[in-house]
Amino acid sequence: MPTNTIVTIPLNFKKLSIEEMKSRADSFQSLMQHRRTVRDFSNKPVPQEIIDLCLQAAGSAPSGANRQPWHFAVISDLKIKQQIRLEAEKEEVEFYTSRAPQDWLDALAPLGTDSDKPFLERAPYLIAVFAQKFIIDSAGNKQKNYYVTESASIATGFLIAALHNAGLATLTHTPSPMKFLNQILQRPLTEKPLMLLVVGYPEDSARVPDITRKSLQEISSYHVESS
Ligand code: IYR
Repeated sequence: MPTNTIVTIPLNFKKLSIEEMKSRADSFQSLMQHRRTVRDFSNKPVPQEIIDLCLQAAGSAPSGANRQPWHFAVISDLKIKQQIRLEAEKEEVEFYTSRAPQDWLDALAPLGTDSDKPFLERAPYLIAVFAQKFIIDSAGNKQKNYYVTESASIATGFLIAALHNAGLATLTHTPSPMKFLNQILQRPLTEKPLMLLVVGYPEDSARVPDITRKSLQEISSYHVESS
């Protein structure tokens, strides 16, 4: 019989009253309803300590076999941001002029996006999220990770929520392909660039498209016992 050798610790779970649960669930949903993807970024600097704390929240995400298969490359260096902008815009020009099918361009039209990405240079931080398909362990062996895209995407969701909670705006940017990020940021090819987050304060004059969110009824179905 296999003996169970896993080491456990107490859960340290804080029980809340129903009233408090409701109140916290409501404040969080209201906070998140006010999050909007921003494209007009100010160049006002943001203390790095805030980014560090938000990254720690991101790193608390669940992951396949607890491999934590993510890496966040934080860029504030103007020269590197300029390089990233140059490479991203090359891909975006391709996308908008030939790669994207008409239905995709039609879907993007209400958002007013185009290949010009000044925010990649202007915003104080870019955070390139990499998903680690493998890691090379200390003995030099290749160790496979599991549910890599799912895990790194959950961590990125945590990060976006943490940054918003801290009073910062984000833009989820996905130039495709993004291989140039490995080269510019000297990340190993065992890591796949997942997305590029643009982080900072919005410009005072920032405006956003007038879009709506789907209702609870549209996004959910409840399968409950009938009384
Ligand atoms: N990566 C391009 C195109 C783009 C695609 C989707 I899907 C968006 O929601 C927004 C943009 C760009 O960043 O412009």
